[in-house]
Amino acid sequence: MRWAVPLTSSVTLLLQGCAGVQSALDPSGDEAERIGTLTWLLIAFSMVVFIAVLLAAGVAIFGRERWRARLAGEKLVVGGGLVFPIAALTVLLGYGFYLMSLGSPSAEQGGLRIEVVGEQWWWRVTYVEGTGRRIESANEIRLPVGRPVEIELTSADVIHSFWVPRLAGKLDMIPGHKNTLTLHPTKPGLSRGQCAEYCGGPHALMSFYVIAMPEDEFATWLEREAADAAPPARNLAMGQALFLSAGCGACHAVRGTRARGTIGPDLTHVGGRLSLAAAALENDVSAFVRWIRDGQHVKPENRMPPYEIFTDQELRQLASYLDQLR
Ligand code: HEC
Ligand SMILES: [Cu+2]
Repeated sequence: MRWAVPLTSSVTLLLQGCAGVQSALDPSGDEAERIGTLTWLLIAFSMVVFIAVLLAAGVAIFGRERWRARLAGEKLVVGGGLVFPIAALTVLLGYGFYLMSLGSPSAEQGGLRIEVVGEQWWWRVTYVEGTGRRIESANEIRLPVGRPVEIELTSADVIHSFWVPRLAGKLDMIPGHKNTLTLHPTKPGLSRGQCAEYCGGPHALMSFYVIAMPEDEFATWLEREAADAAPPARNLAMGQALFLSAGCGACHAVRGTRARGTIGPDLTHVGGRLSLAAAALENDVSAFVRWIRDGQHVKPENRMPPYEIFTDQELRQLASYLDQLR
């Protein structure tokens, strides 16, 4: 059959959207589960109505005289065209409001809070502990499973929107205003988020990963994230020297060195993240090389100037230094 291949491949392609790290149909948090329930209910209900309408249309076109007369009767028109939609939509709307009003258990007072600032075109992430200790990171969020965490959203420039479909609905990040999202991951695993409000230039390349992990693993990870960068091994000292002398530290911080910049992402543990430059690249030595040399090709218009000053060997040294910052 000539159409079998295109049909199956397009269906497969469509179904790809149903699973995976960025699918609202594959929830891994309380809020997204409720949105998922409502979505499936609405889809199922509209399918039933759609089939009923198709059957009625079939009868109207091909049915016997007697059936068609019944279909045209006033009772069915008023009942099916007015009473049923009003009743059904009211019930569905009510249920939708009910689901959305349930809310998730709010984060405990004095618990962990995560501040996320949208910047053109990356995410500044700060973990704020109950004690007031602030731990800087970027472009990736880790969450403990089974405990609600408050995410405080704002923007440093234009309006962005924070959306992790597997965890919750989207929420705007507005300059000068704080919006709070309470996330409640229900199982460990990887999710992907995306800026969902056009914010200029490489907006489409402003993504991030969320890693939900068991409470004890999370605590261990957070301690490591809080620590300064360890001094590099002897063979990587050259990379560090290049980093410090090329002026990278004017924009980036590597805690434990004299790089204290705050314009760009904190790089103290950049090698331990899953991706680079807000999920524009994977994270390995060659990705660091590409980013430093060809960043403007990888992510056009991003705010980091291109560096064409380094030799291949220097790029390699710099990249190896960054890669071991874990
Ligand atoms: C003028 C400020 C500026 C300077 C100087 C600068 N950067 Fe950046 N850098 C940025 C910004 C802004 C970003 C975020 C880009 C984006 O993702 O949109 C970035 C991103 C990065 C990233 C990805 C970080 C992440 O969280 O994934 C790396 C790695 C990096 N820079 C390395 C360097 C190195 C190495 C140098 C020096 C050779 C350097 N940068 C110099 C501003 C700067
Ligand atoms: Cu955006």
